[in-house]
Amino acid sequence: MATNYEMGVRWFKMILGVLVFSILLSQYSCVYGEAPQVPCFFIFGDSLVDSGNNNYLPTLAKVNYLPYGVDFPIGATGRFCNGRTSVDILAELLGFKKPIPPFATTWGLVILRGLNYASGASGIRAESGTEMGVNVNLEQQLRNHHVTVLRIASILRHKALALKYLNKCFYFMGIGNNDYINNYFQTQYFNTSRIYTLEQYASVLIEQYSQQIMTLYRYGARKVALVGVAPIGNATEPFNEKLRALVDKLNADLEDAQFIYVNSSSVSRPADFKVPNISCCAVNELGLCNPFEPVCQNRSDYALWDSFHPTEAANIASAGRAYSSQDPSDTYPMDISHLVQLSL
Ligand SMILES: *[C@@H]1O[C@H](CO)[C@@H](O)[C@H](O)[C@H]1NC(C)=O
Ligand SMILES: *[C@@H]1O[C@H](CO)[C@@H](O)[C@H](O)[C@H]1NC(C)=O
Ligand SMILES: *[C@@H]1O[C@H](CO)[C@@H](O)[C@H](O)[C@H]1NC(C)=O
Ligand SMILES: *[C@@H]1O[C@H](CO)[C@@H](O)[C@H](O)[C@H]1NC(C)=O
Ligand SMILES: CC(=O)N[C@H]1CO[C@H](CO)[C@@H](O)[C@@H]1O
Repeated sequence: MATNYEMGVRWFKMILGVLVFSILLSQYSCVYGEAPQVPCFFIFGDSLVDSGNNNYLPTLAKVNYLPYGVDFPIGATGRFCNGRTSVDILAELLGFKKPIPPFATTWGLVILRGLNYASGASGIRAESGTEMGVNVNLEQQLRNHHVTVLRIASILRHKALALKYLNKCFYFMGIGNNDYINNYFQTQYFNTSRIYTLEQYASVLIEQYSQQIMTLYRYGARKVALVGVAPIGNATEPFNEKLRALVDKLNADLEDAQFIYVNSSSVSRPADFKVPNISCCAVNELGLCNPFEPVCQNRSDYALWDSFHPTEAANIASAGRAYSSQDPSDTYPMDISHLVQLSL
């Protein structure tokens, strides 16, 4: 039997949890005017959206040196870009005052605003990108998110409240590029291309990905954008077609959630730039910028920063289209601005 004192403590914790929760909700409602459209934003993905998670890992896939960050307010952070990545731009469009911080170096109450788990060279498959060293693959990114879910439950002192809170967040998942460029097409390190045709490989990837997405759903995600893979000839089109079909299936199966597909080849339009296919920096054999070498003068004329990663200017354009689509092929079945407004 619980004593009156224990009961009292329990009630106190409960009320404290509800209070913290109400304050958090009111912060993003109209009370404070310019609050973000969602209370929190969680990011899963690869180098396109990594914000510094690889900095302390033994890997060649890290860029915490200039000229990376040359146009970022605090310089080199580990972002694979001269400036802001597409998720930095999205955070701004959603009304966040600061970028979503990396999981690797973030503690405390700030995790309530969301975290970035993305890791350069990572993929859906655990082995993808490992020829460059250690990365945080999607499976591990989800384990890291589970740690966050438990931390949030402990901050709010109530598991159900934490889940209710996590239901309101926006989730961004952009992964799969390295399952091609740092796996299937690295035939000296990996044998996937000898085992699977491109069509079969796309099915195998989507099967594993759909289970990982279900894990995210079980951790409370209800508004999720799934970003397709960048075009490599037409090799990745089967993956993207299946990902779009998966969005339909998830939306049919999970009535309390909404998933959207963001078409990378539609939202990124290098042809709109004066210099569409030459990188702005001088690159090494891995296609990453050489440390401390000069870069192109007018970065907003270039679509490509290094061999693989877009410039900030290109990220502004593509994130803008993912948020507010300009063409029916950009997003499916709705864009991010509509997704975050849904009351599910
Ligand atoms: C593929 O490679 C892995 C590890 O490199 C090896 O364990 C496996 O036997 C190989 N599979 C085939 C079919 O060659
Ligand atoms: C993505 O958009 C392009 C047009 O930009 C289109 O050709 C392609 O079919 C789209 N892919 C999917 C999976 O919707
Ligand atoms: C860039 O595109 C132009 C026109 O399509 C082409 O002639 C040129 O070879 C390309 N350059 C590189 C580096 O791919
Ligand atoms: C840089 O490029 C942009 C876009 O093409 C152009 O508007 C701007 O005038 C250029 N700035 C300089 C200094 O050349
Ligand atoms: C996966 C896929 O559809 N690949 C095709 C890409 O296009 C070339 C020719 O343009 C075909 O040979 C591939 O089968």
